[in-house]
Amino acid sequence: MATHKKPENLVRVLPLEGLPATTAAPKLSAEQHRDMFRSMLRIRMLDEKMMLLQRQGRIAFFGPSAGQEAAIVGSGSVARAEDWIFPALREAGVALHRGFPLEQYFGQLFGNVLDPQKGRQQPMHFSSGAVHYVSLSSPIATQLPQAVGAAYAAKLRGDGTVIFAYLGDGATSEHDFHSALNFASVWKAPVLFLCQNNGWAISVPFEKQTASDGIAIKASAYGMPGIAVDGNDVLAVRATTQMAMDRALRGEGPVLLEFVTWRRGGHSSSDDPTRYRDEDQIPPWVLVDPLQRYRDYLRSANIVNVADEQIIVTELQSAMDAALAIAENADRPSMDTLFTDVYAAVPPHLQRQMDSAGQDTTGRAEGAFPL
Ligand SMILES: Cc1ncc(C[n+]2csc(CCOP(=O)(O)OP(=O)(O)O)c2C)c(N)n1
Ligand SMILES: [Mg+2]
Repeated sequence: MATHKKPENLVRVLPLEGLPATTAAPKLSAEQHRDMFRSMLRIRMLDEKMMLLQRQGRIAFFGPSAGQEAAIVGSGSVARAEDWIFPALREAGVALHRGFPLEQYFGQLFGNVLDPQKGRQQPMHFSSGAVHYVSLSSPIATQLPQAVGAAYAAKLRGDGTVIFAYLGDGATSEHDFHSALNFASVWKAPVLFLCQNNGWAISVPFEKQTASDGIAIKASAYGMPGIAVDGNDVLAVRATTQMAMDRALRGEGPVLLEFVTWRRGGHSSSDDPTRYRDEDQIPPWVLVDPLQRYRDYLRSANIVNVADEQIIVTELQSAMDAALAIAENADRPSMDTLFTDVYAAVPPHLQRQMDSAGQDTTGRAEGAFPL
């Protein structure tokens, strides 16, 4: 399966099956390491829990990201509070790392009052102004020109904000990807293009997506650096993202980073990858667990030992259980929220609909809109 670059050609910090590091470890405090490890564990634990909830019919839809924890956390943890995240489907772990509360995360999946968007979006479209996390765009790659616009605006304002624009390998076949890279580079906009190349776009394998030797190489056509990184190596992801960030802050414009990783699960809870993916053909190195690689490093550096990890897991578990219990029992958004958040003053025609919506005579459950 020619889905991936050879592992020896990728930037690496954590050694992999005899392949040495190609770059130095980023300088991080023990606390930063623990925060990153915690966020990676949280993604893995939520993934398992949410897929179970979906199978039990308690939530409608979920997009798993197991196996991609290093690419998600290694990059997202570089963003500062003032920066903005324009995600694709699998970066909710970045929002959580930035402090997005679990109650709101679950509330979004249930579509209830705890959801900052009041249940108006499809599940997985998390968004929060508080943590500067824009909703993912369902139409693939449309977030990229939007991210460039936000970055260009930041440049004009001169406020030092950097935009983190995430995409999958499949998004690189969309025209929006090319327009975005072109304008970002011409304008030297402070935007990082962070591509999680997980080998698949639903059932389309990478070799059918492009004839290029990977994605990073596409950057040169637009006059920006492109770097292919071992996306299962959280420290390589962190180091390269920091380099790109520093470059953006110097006013030198965008970088395209390709994090080569692997989608372990289905595309979503609606997908069955066994129908199109031959598990025997998977390049073995992409299956080396990113969590285990980081764990080995943290153990050898005496940063997180077995007992420390147990404490982190227990804390995460109780935080998840408590937030889920609250979120699952929260009310649905009230009817009037259908009409709010768009106009400062509700116009008369909407006001009339709002008034009549309150007088539902269809006999449906309270709160259901009379369609
Ligand atoms: C414009 C558009 N075409 C098709 C789809 C259906 N679709 C949803 S996700 C997806 C694949 C995305 O693959 P990739 O960009 O590699 O991200 P991944 O799901 O692997 O994280 C497709 C084709 C869509 N949402 N938008
Ligand atoms: Mg993909």
